[in-house]
Amino acid sequence: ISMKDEILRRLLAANGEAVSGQELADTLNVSRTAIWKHMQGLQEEGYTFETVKKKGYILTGVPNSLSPMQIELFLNTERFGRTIHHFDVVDSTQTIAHKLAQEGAPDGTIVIGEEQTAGRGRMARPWESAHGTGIWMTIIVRPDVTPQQASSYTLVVAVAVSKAIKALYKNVEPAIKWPNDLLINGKKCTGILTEMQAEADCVQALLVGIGINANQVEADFSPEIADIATSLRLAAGEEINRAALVATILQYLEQYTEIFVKESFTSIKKEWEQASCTIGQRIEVTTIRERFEGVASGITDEGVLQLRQDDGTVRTIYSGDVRII
Ligand code: BTX
Repeated sequence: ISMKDEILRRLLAANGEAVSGQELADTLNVSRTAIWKHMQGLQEEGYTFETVKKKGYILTGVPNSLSPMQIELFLNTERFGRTIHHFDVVDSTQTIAHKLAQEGAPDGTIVIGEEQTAGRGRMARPWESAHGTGIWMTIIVRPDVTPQQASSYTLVVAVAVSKAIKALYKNVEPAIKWPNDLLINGKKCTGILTEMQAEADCVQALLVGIGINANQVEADFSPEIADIATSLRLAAGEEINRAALVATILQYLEQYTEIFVKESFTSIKKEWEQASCTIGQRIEVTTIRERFEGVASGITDEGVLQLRQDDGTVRTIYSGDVRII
């Protein structure tokens, strides 16, 4: 932990009380000037202070930033988010996470970018990731499951993220659209992209990409997605503290991953169904090869979608895009 972070830690711990510069200098064994320089550095990062004569510094504001320090403030997990790689601009957090996972990054490592220049969805579709507005994060998860079992993990992530959002914003009720979207009032606020590094019967790592529109206002979305996208801020009517949201997601994800590994997806299926807006609806499914229409009748214990067509036949859909009609 750097000197600057240690100073910040003490200012935060003081909880609105003044922290004396002299005391900081004495206990950290540096000069008053050094302390002052670090305070300047913090100010440049967006922290604000009040200086009280003879008493010291009072922290009055923290930046809405996803720096490791900000996330750790809210973090309540054992492994998830305990190693954080935070960048200002990246091409895609998935690309970086793939590399880190190959180099042996521990379970729960996260990669966060304030901005992505080549954020991607499924099938190389672009994912809009403007600077400082959203959560663009990849979590490296190393669950003890087979590649086949891992195929339902995206649904586990959807449940965990939706729980986190509901816990923080009581008036926001995201709905899960199979397989990987969270919608609010029919518009997309979150996309999930799960990629895998695996051997024949053993998962090395899952690269769980989560993209959440947090603080965008309508004008922030490009014309391509303006009609289909929304943000948590638009739904909740308040500024979103992204660091708190990241920490809460990690907490639920750690918890649900444990259930998933110990008991399988079956134990989470009911919660998925309750949060889903897909089941029971008439939908159109587009797969790589075909297009089907029918009623989404349910999902299997493996998270596979079942579609009842008008002639009564039931199709199982492993991957595809769903449109509610
Ligand atoms: P998807 O293939 O289901 O959805 C992609 C589609 O969503 C796009 O074709 C576009 O229509 C729409 N879209 C693009 N950007 C946004 C946005 N910001 N909000 C709403 N809709 C949008 C979904 O793929 C999975 C996305 C995962 C993104 C994360 S971010 C962190 C990680 N890094 C990375 O490159 N991808 C993941």
